[in-house]
Amino acid sequence: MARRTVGFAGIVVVTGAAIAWAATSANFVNDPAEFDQGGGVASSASYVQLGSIGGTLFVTDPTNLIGRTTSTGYINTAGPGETTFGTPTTGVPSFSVAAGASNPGATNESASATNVSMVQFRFTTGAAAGTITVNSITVTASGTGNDGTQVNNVELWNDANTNGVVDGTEAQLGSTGTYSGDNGTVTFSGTPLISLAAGSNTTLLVRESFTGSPTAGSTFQATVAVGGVSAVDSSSNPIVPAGLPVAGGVKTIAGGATPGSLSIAVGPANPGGTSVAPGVVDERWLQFTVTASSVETITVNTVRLTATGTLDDGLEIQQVKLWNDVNSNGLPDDGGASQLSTTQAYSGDNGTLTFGAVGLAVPAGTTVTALVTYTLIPSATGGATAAATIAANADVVGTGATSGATNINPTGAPVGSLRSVNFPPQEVFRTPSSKSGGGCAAMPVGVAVPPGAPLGVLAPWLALAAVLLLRRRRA
Ligand SMILES: [Ca+2]
Ligand SMILES: [Ca+2]
Ligand SMILES: [Ca+2]
Ligand SMILES: [Ca+2]
Repeated sequence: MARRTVGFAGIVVVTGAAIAWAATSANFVNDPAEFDQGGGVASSASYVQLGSIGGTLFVTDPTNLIGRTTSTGYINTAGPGETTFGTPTTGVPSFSVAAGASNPGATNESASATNVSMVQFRFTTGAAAGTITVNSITVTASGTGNDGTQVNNVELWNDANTNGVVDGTEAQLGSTGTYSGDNGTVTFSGTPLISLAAGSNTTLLVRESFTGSPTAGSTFQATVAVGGVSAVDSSSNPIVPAGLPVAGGVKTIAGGATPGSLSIAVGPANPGGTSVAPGVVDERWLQFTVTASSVETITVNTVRLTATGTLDDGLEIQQVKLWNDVNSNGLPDDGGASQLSTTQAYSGDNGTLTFGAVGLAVPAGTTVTALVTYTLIPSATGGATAAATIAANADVVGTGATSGATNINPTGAPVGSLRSVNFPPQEVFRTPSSKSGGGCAAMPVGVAVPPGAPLGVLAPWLALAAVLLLRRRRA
C-alpha cells in the first residue's frame, strides 16, 4: 500500500502541529483499511498533518505515513465500514465557502441597471484553523449576454450585515473591474484581500452594472468557480475552501411588459435572539427588507405572518403592527404615517395573520425596510418564545407600477425573527432608559441587577437601592 512509501516524506511540505482528536464529527473518519494497520489507532492518538499534493492529504499517526484522496480538504469520508473519528482541535485548518443566506435569486433587470447584487457567499473557518488569508477571488461570468461589452463596474464588497445588498458603512474589497470578455472572469486582489480569523464567518457580495446595451431576454450570472479562491493558511501554505462553486441567480433583461422582481431578507437591525419585557407596547419583533429589481417600482400590498414558538400567540400577543422603518433603525420611530395597513392579531397559537392594503412602494433598484412590532399582554409567559415569520414567498404580494402585474411574489422566504419573554421578569429593576410599565414606581432608578442573580448577589444591590431611596425622600 502506497501510504507507507517513505519517498513521500521527502516531497510533502511539513505544515502541521500535532492534531488532538476530540468530539466526533462527520468531517473526520477512521477508515479501518488505513488506520487500523498501524496497530489499532485510538481516538486520542496524535496526528501530524504533512500537507497535500494533487488533492491527496497526508497525515501521520505515531507510526505511519498516510495518504488519502480528499474532496473536501479532509480525510476522505467515503467508503464502507468507516466510523466517525473526531474533530481535530488543533492542526488542520477547516475552511469552507457556501452561498450566503441572502444570495441573490433569479430576477428580471433593466438593461441599464446599476449595482445589481449578483452573488453572495460566506466563508467559514473552523475553530481549529489559524488565521486564513484570502489573497484573491475570481468571479466567472455566464449567460447569453455579453459580459465583456454589456457589463461594467464589477465590484466585491464585505457584506458585513449579510443582507445581500451594499449598505452605508460596508467596505469594498479590491478594485472595481470588468470581465475579461464574454463569459470571462474578473479577479479581486489584495495583500491580503481579506483575513479570516479562526472560528469565524465572513460574507462577501459581488455586484455589477449593465451598460444599457443588453437586449431583452439576455441573461447574466456570476459564479465563484472551483479554483476561484486563492488563500493560504497561517503557515503560508495554499489552502482551498470546500464548497465551490457558488453561483448567484440568473439575471434576465426585461423587455416590454416584463414585471420587475422582488426579494425579501432579514433587516440590518433585526432584534432576533434577544428577550423582551411583557406588557411593552409596540416592541420590535421582526425587521425585514424588501428589494425591487431595476425594472420598475413595485408596491407591496399584502404581507402574511406565521407565528411559531412556545408563547400562545393568540392569547398573549395583543397587537401586531407593520411599519415602514424609514430610517432602518429597527424602531417604530418614523412618524405618524409610518404604520402600514391596520393593527392585527394572530388567529390563534402558532396561527397566521395578514396585513392587507399595505401600500409600501419600493422604487426600482432600491431596498426599503419594514418592521413588525408586538404588544404582549402584561402577564405573558416568562421564558416563552415567539417567532414572527414570512413563511413563504407567496405570503408577500406586490403590484408592478409599469407592467401592471398584480401578483409579484418575492424570493427570499422564509424570513423570520424569534424573541423570548424575559424570565424571570425584570421590571422591578428597570433603568431610566428602559421602556415604561411594570408597576415599580417606588424603586429608585439607575440600579441594574444581573439577570438571574441569586439572593446573595442581590443583597448589595438592594442595600444600594435602599440608600438611594432614603436620599430621594430626604431631598
Ligand atoms: Ca455571457
Ligand atoms: Ca449589506
Ligand atoms: Ca406559539
Ligand atoms: Ca425606524
